[in-house]
Amino acid sequence: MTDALFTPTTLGQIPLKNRVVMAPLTRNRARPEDDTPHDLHATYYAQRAGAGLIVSEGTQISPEGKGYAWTPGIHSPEQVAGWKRVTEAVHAKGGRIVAQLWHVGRISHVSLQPGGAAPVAPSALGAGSKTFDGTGFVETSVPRELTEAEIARIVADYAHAARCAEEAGFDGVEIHGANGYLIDQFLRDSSNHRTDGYGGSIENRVRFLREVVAAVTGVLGGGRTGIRISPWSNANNVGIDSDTPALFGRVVEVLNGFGLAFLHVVEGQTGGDRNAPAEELAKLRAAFDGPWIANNGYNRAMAIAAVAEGRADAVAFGRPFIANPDLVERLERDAPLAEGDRDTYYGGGAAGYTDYPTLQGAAEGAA
Ligand code: 8OZ
Repeated sequence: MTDALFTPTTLGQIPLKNRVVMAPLTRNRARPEDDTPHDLHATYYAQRAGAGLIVSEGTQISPEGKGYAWTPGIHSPEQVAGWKRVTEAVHAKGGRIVAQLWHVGRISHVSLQPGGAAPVAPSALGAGSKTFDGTGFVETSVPRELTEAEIARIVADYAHAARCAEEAGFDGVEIHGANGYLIDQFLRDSSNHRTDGYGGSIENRVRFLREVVAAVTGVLGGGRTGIRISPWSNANNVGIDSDTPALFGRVVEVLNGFGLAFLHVVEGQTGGDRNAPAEELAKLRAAFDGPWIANNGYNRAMAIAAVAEGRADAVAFGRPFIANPDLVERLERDAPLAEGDRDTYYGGGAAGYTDYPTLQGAAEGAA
């Protein structure tokens, strides 16, 4: 019998040929002069079109939303044209791809910001974390606090990016609400010390997320909009909220109002410990009324079990997709997985990006 992991499903309006999702992976290979993806990206993503769904690497919704050197944007005509080549290449291989809409908030450096300005955040609290500025790792700059008018402008930037994603031919978008970036910075009481309608109570801290989701679904509809959260992660030095179950319980209730294509949940420390409390996780899953994508350190057996037992509708794999372009086929055949080279995770060209062979390619190469 075929494991349910390898059978089709539908997330909102997005049909998937299997339930293995390629998680968003920052690879820092956009064209430096205009943050545009190019043919190399089209090749890379098309090689991985065997996934039921690809979530693109984080793509900044505006120049201000950028926090690392060489990450792609989804706000200019050149970027739309670049992404169009990517989506066409993925679709030609029978794959599906959504754009991850990203605003880093305070996880940036003045050298990466328009006019060398301070990055923006709900409150003027530095993360004390590192980012990559194109020469090396530098401490993130202390942000300045957003005004309410600027918050409204950023919400409009999300809508603009959603229109750009649609124009570029994406099957939908994933809003990046995880890992200590802007939306997560608004959610948590560790990084949001505001005293206006966007801070203080849980209801107020969830307001920005609600406005972003409303703006994006206003463009694409709920059926083509998903979101990723990481309730238990302190990625990018974001402090754990003082009441994670209450905060993220409310987040899920709010999301239920939008009929989203999926909720994508990092279980524990992003890329690290799977330390999400089982009971809290199960509660969130039960409270959400749409499709659920599970993520973080899943292996074949765990993914098969999670889908078979109904704990997830799909499972996202991140790092395994770097060195295994044909990951789904390998999982299906229970074939060995290749290890990626960490030195080429971030930045560079084709090496460590588009030169990992498929099983078949490796066999032919050895013959
Ligand atoms: C690794 C390096 C840079 C950015 C995330 C977008 O953590 C990222 C990211 C990951 O979500």
